[in-house]
Order: sequence, then C-alpha cells, then structure tokens
Amino acid sequence: MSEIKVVTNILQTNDEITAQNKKKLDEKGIYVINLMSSPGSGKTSILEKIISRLKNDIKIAVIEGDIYTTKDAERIEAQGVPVVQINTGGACHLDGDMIKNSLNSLDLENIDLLVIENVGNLVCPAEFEIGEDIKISVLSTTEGNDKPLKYPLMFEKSGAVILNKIDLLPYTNFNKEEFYRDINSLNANAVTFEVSCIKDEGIDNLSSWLKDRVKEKKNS
Ligand SMILES: Nc1nc2c(ncn2[C@@H]2O[C@H](COP(=O)(O)OP(=O)(O)OP(=O)(O)O)[C@@H](O)[C@H]2O)c(=O)[nH]1
Ligand SMILES: [Mg+2]
Ligand SMILES: [Zn+2]
Repeated sequence: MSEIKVVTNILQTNDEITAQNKKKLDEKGIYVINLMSSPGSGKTSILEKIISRLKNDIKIAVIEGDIYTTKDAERIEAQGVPVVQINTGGACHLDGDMIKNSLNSLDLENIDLLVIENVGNLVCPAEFEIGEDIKISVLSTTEGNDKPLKYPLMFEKSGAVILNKIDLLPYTNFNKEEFYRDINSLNANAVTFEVSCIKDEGIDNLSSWLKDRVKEKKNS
C-alpha cells in the first residue's frame, strides 16, 4: 500500500462529510466563513471587532479551531455569541469531521453567520473544504508582502483577503503595491480589505460587506 492512497482516501472522506455539512448549513441559509491565516495575523481580533459591530443585526456563531487551548474561544465567548471549541490535539488544520461534531452543539435555527476560525497555519487549512461559502485569508503587515507568492494556495482560494495591522505599516518594509500586484496575479477576483484592529480602521467597511453576503445567502 502506498502512502499516497491513504491520503487520497482521507481527502475523499473529508469531501463526503463536508458535503453533508454543507447541505445542512445551506438548508438553514447560514453563511459560512472559513477564516485562515498564519498564527497571530489577527483572525480572532478581527472576529471580535466584527462581532461587536454586527451582533445586534445578525445572529453570529463561531467555531474556534485551536491545537490545544481554549484561549480564542474564551475571547469570543466574552463577546456574547455562541462558540464551539475544537481542539485538534496537534493537527494543524480543521476537517469535515471536526465541523460535523461541532454543528451538533450549535442551534442552527438561530444562526445567520457562522465563522470558523481555522488553525493558525498558512499552508494546509486551504487544502480542506469544511463546508464554507467563502474562504477569507488574513495577512498582517509584519509578515512581509512576499507571503502570497510563497504560500499561494490560501490566497488563490480565498474570496476575500484582509490586510491587517495597517497601523504598523510605518514600522515595516511591507510594500503594498507589490502585495496587491501579487494578490491580483494569483486571484484577480479576491475582494480586499485593509484593517487595523488596534486603531479600529476598516472594520465598518468589512462588516457591512459581510452583512451583505449574509443577506444574499438568506435571500437565495
Ligand atoms: N498592532 C496591531 N496588532 C494587532 C492587530 N490585530 C491584532 N493584533 C495583535 O496581534 C496579536 C495576535 O492577534 P490574534 O487575533 O490573536 O491572532 P490570530 O490570527 O487569531 O492568532 P492564532 O489564533 O494564534 O493563529 C495580538 O497580540 C493582537 O493584539 C492590529 O490591527 N494591529
Ligand atoms: Mg486566533
Ligand atoms: Zn494541516
């Protein structure tokens, strides 16, 4: 038996489970985001900001993927929205089976927007569909503008790309022109946003775009 065969089987199973998850979520009209980035780009910070903007208008729930801790889930819980923690126990991405279990713990009748924060990792989370309507990737200015070309898959597959920590731009050599050129060359259809969670910049714009996506799905 070659190892390649085993990997292929895992992926097929994931596709099957994910298709079941997606069907369930689509039936309820829930808009689902797979939020991805390398560790520390600001996924949870962005989520906290979005939740505080939108929680009175739409019903939000979160699935937090973390390798070991419940730190991010505690931050989301403090925002007063339902959150389910997945501890992957060492695994570096979320898969369909983990999401399937989490969905059983959520009241799907009362959710408009489900955000799944994937494990901080710029590589393999992008390889696994988990039932999302959109993949959103975050890059922060301190990581360097070369990352989209070095780790292209996540950026190629993302419907939206968020550049975070723009407050730190003056202290970095991040070249925005090159960043947008590279994103455009990888994925000309990606919607892009610039935000600073610390300075609360760009959050309104991002939140209202998200709200429109949620409405669009509800009406579809
Ligand atoms: N200066 C600055 N710092 C930020 C910004 N957004 C987040 N941070 C900081 O960056 C660090 C990481 O933020 P998190 O939101 O935990 O990042 P994450 O992507 O959820 O991290 P993991 O879940 O560990 O992958 C924290 O110390 C945040 O306070 C920002 O816009 N500007
Ligand atoms: Mg986080
Ligand atoms: Zn992985």
